[in-house]
Amino acid sequence: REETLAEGAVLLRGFAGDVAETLLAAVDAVAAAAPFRHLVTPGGYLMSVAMTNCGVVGWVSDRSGYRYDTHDPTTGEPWPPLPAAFLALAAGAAARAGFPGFAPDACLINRYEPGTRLSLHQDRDERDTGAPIVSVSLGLPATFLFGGLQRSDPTRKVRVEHGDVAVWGGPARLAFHGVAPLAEGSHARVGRQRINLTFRKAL
Ligand code: MD3
Ligand code: FE
Repeated sequence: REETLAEGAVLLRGFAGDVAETLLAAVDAVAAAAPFRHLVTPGGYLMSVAMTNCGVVGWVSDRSGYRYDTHDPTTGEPWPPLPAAFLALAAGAAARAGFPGFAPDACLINRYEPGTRLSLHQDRDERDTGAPIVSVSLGLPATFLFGGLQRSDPTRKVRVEHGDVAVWGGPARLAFHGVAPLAEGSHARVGRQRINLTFRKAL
């Protein structure tokens, strides 16, 4: 159940199925300390995706720009540490996809509700783009859009479900990507939500 989506991009369907409940319990613990919030873009728009982080640093956005920060601007506290189950899953998925030794220092947690979308962007705030990004989908299904190295390149759609893990490295690392508006639905464990974890080596 391993699909190559593009050079460097591998979809591992169901890879996190067995540990999904453990991951979701850890998400709840992280969110209890660092609540989900809607960040403001540098252009002044509120993001429709709600976000939080765990790890040595977390990704934040405000009127002054995007960056990784050691502290949660909402609480003033350091981000909660990466749970051991997160690290194990991310490293295991990366190794399976051909990127052994992946040691993420940041996990951005995105929460979608029906209608929420994430517009086309590149992940380029990380210092070391030699490391892959590992993404874990939980809850409601979604459609990823991914294109090429230029915003104008054509995009492909791939549907991802609860427990699916995708690894984006090598030539796919800087591909433009986004998420189509989430369809209405309800998931047995999380209800009307999709949770996505993205593991990054930011420092
Ligand atoms: C990386 N999140 O948080 S991850 C993000 O489902 C983000 O919440 C999305 O994009 C989410 O920055 C999608 C999956 C993804 C897809 C294509 C990529 C990550 C990618 C292509 C290149 C690099
Ligand atoms: Fe992204």
